[in-house]
Amino acid sequence: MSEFKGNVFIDPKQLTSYGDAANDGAVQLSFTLPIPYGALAKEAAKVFVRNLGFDTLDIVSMEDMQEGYTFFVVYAHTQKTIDVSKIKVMDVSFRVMSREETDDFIQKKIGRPLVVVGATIESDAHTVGLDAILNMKGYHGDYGLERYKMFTVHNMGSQVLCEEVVRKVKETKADALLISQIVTQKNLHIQNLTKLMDLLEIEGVRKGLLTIVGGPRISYELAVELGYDVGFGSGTVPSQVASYIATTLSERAELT
Ligand code: B12
Repeated sequence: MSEFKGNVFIDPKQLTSYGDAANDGAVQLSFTLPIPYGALAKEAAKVFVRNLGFDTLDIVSMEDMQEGYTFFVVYAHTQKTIDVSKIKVMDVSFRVMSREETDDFIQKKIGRPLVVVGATIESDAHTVGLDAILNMKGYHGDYGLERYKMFTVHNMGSQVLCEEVVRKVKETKADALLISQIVTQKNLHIQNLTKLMDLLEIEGVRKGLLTIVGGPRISYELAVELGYDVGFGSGTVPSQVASYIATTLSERAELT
């Protein structure tokens, strides 16, 4: 499946990054070294990038981060390539519908509004990602679930304890649970998501509930590994989530 892009030959079995020209292996790196700003820090950054396996490097930005740290942006080139045909991915496939289509679809296939509970759990205080999906205003010109006629949304906000989430799921008889996890330091998100999943199971509400996780470091694989139905990462827009919920719950309704 080799192909020409413009007049340049791209080999998927030996694919590399694109910078100034096709197949040049150009990469932009940014990192911080715990060395005070100065000549030593600059040289150390070059050695570090070469040790990572890059060549022909160019330090394009170097900033004093104070307290003995220096931040770098470096352009470099790699000789490494990848064979795309050997890469396997897990992903969900569903058709992304417009808001009107999704509302009609839910009306026809399920016949009642779907109840959605959303929260950012435990110590995580980041609300912007969850609000992007749920709030009326939405994200990237794509209206949030509150704007849909066929979703009843309960946005619990951030720093919500798992116990409270489970209580809300029961109280509202939720169809779908939308959890946001942004902070991943020390794998905090894994601990939090595991705690929530355990509680959902112990309290007998996991079965029949569509469980969705989102965040910049959340993948479909990770979500499934932790027992959730699906994971959405960076750049997700509400219509994708709405379409996924509508499609999956209608398929489940047909099976029962
Ligand atoms: C704004 C911000 C804050 C604000 C949050 C305000 C608020 N009300 O949300 C404040 C100042 C409070 C904050 C605090 C902290 N922050 Co902060 N913060 C950010 C920042 C700059 C932007 C996050 C954001 O709003 N992104 C915009 C949204 C739209 O993107 P998103 O979250 O990725 O959401 C999208 C997808 O991921 C997905 N999605 C997200 N959630 C969900 C949920 C569902 C159900 C679905 C379907 C999809 C979905 O859809 C969204 C739309 O596409 C990021 C850096 C960055 N540039 O990302 C750091 C960042 C997230 N913060 C970070 C850190 C470390 C912290 C602090 C720990 C700092 C500190 N030492 O105090 C504290 C933590 C406080 C706490 N207890 O959680 C780190 C996290 C590192 C990590 N991997 O763990 C980041 C990455 C900064 C960094 N580079 O270090 N932060």
